[in-house]
Amino acid sequence: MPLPAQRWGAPPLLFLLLGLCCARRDPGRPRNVLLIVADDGGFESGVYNNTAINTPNLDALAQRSLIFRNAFTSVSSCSPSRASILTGLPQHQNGMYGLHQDVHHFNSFDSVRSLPLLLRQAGIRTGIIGKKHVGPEAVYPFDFAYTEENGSVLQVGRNITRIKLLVRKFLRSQEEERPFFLYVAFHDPHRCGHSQPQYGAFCEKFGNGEPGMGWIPDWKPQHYSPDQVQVPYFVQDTPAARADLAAQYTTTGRMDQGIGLVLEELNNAGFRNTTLVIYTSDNGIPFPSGRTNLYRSGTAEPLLISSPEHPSRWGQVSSAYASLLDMTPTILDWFSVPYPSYSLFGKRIVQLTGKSLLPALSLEPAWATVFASQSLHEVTMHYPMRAVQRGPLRFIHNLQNRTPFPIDQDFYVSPTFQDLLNRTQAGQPTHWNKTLHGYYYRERWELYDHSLDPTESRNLASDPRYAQVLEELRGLLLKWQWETDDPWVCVPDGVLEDKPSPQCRPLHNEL
Ligand SMILES: *[C@@H]1O[C@H](CO)[C@@H](O)[C@H](O)[C@H]1NC(C)=O
Ligand SMILES: *[C@@H]1O[C@H](CO)[C@@H](O)[C@H](O)[C@H]1NC(C)=O
Ligand SMILES: *[C@@H]1O[C@H](CO)[C@@H](O)[C@H](O)[C@H]1NC(C)=O
Ligand SMILES: *[C@@H]1O[C@H](CO)[C@@H](O)[C@H](O)[C@H]1NC(C)=O
Ligand SMILES: *[C@@H]1O[C@H](CO)[C@@H](O)[C@H](O)[C@H]1NC(C)=O
Ligand SMILES: CC(=O)N[C@H]1CO[C@H](CO)[C@@H](O)[C@@H]1O
Repeated sequence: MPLPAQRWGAPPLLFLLLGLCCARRDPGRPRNVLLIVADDGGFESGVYNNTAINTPNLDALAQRSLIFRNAFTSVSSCSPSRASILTGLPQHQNGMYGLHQDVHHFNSFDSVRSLPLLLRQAGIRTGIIGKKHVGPEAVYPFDFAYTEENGSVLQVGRNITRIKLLVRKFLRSQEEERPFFLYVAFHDPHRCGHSQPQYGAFCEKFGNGEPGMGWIPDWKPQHYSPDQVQVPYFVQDTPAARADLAAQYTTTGRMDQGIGLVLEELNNAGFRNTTLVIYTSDNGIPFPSGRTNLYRSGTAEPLLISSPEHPSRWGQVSSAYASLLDMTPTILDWFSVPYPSYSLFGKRIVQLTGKSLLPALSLEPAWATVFASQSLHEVTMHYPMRAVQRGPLRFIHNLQNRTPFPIDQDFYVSPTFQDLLNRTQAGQPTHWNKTLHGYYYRERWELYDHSLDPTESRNLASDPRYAQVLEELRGLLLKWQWETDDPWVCVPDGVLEDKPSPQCRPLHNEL
C-alpha cells in the first residue's frame, strides 16, 4: 500500500519556485527517521558533562543535534516507556501498565494506533532492530524486525557488530523513493546480573574476547576503575556502588561505539542528509531513586535531535521541557502524517497531549511543563504515582503511599542495592542521601523546588509558602489525568463511576 513517491518530495520545480526556503532539503529524496533508544541509559556521556566517561560517538552526534537538558520520560519503566514513545499516550491510556514479558504480560489496548502502525498506513517502511518489549504485535507492527521475539536480545541489542550488519541489511533493501522509520533499540547499558551473571553486572564482559565471553569484532572495550567514576548524588558513594558504576560505564561505551557504527552505515548508504536522528533512553538508570521512580533522577533522559535541515542550532543546549510523549507527535510532524480521529472503548476522541519538538530546532521555545504516570513495573509492583513538573517545581502524587515502595528483581540483586541492605542491616554508615525506611515509606504528596534544591532533598508539600502552588499543580495534574482517561483518577479516596458521567464517588476511607 505504499503511496506514490510524489507525496514525499515535492517536484523539483516547485522547490526552485519557492527559492531558498527549503535549500537544505534534498527535494528528490524522501525524509526518514532513525530513532535510537538506550536501555536504562542516563547522563553518562561527554555531551552531558560527565568528564569521567569516554563517549566520542554520542558527543559527535551532539555536535549535529539540539541537546535537551530538560527531557523526561513519562514513566520510569521499560515497556510502559517504550509504549508511550511509540504511541504518544501515557501508560494509563495506552494500556501498557507494566512490563510486557513473561508473567507480567502487559499489552497495549488492541485499538491503539501506534506510530509504526500509522507510518505503515502512510506508506513509510518501518524497521526495528533490538529490544522491542511491547505488544500486541497487531498494535506494534514493523516491516523489518530483528528483536528478542525472534532472536537473542544479547545479539540484537548488545552485539554491535550484529547490529551494524542488521542496519546495513535494512538500508540495502531500502527503495530510493520510499521513506523509512528505523528504530534501533540497544539493550545496553541495561543490567544483566539477574539474567546472565556470567557476563558481569551490566554484561560488560559480553563479547570482550576473554575466555568464555565471545568476541564482538567492532568493540574496543574501555575499562574504568571504581575511583574514576562520577557518583550521582542519589547513589551512595561506596566501593560497591562505584564498582557497579564502572561496569555500567564499560557497557555504555559499547553502546556509544554501536551508535558510531549505526551512523556510519547511515552515511555510507547516503541517507545522513535526509534522516532525522533522535537519541534518547527509556527510563532512569537502575540505581536507587532511578528506574521505577518519578523523581527527577528516575525520569530525566538524555535527548539529542539531529536534523540535517536545521543546522542553525546544532551543538546548542535547549532548556525547553520535552517529554518522551512528544516523540510520536514529532515523528508524525516530520513525515507530515496526521494523527487520526478515533476513540478507545467508545469514549472521547483520543488526543495526543505531547507536542512536536521540531519548532525547537529553529528557535528556543518556552515549553515548561511535563507530566508523568507510573502504575507498575513487574506485575507485583503496583505503586501508582502521578507527577507534573512545571519549571523548577516537581509535584508527585503517591497514590498508595501506605504500602512500601516496591523493589524489582533486577535491582534487588545489584551490588548497589545489596550494599545498601547490608550496611543498613549492620548499622554501618550507608553514605547515601536517603534511608531505606524513607525510600520505602513516602509521603502521599511530594513537592520539590529544583531552583533551591536540585537534589530533591526537601519535601515542600506541607510548607504553607507553597500551599497555593501545590493546589495549582494538583489541579493541572488532575486535569491531565481526566483528559487522558486515567482509570486511577479517583484513587485513593474515591471510586470512578462512568455513569451517568465520569466522576469520583467518595469512599470516606480517611484519606
Ligand atoms: C555542560 O556544562 C556547560 C558549562 O557549565 C553548560 O554550558 C552546558 O549547558 C552543559 N551541558 C548540558 C547538556 O547540560
Ligand atoms: C526475524 O524476523 C524477520 C522478519 O521480520 C526475519 O526476516 C528474520 O529471519 C527473523 N530472524 C530469526 C532469527 O528468526
Ligand atoms: C557478534 O556478531 C558477530 C556477527 O554476527 C559474530 O561473528 C560474533 O561472534 C558475535 N559475538 C558474540 C559475542 O556473540
Ligand atoms: C549534505 O548536505 C550538505 C549541505 O546541504 C552538503 O554540503 C553535503 O555534501 C551533503 N552530503 C551528502 C552526503 O549528500
Ligand atoms: C552483602 O552481604 C552478603 C551476606 O553477608 C554478602 O554475601 C554480599 O557479598 C554482600 N554484598 C555487598 C554488595 O556488600
Ligand atoms: C537529604 C540529603 O542528605 N541531601 C543531600 C544529597 O546530596 C546533595 C549533594 O551531594 C546535598 O546537597 C543534599 O543536601
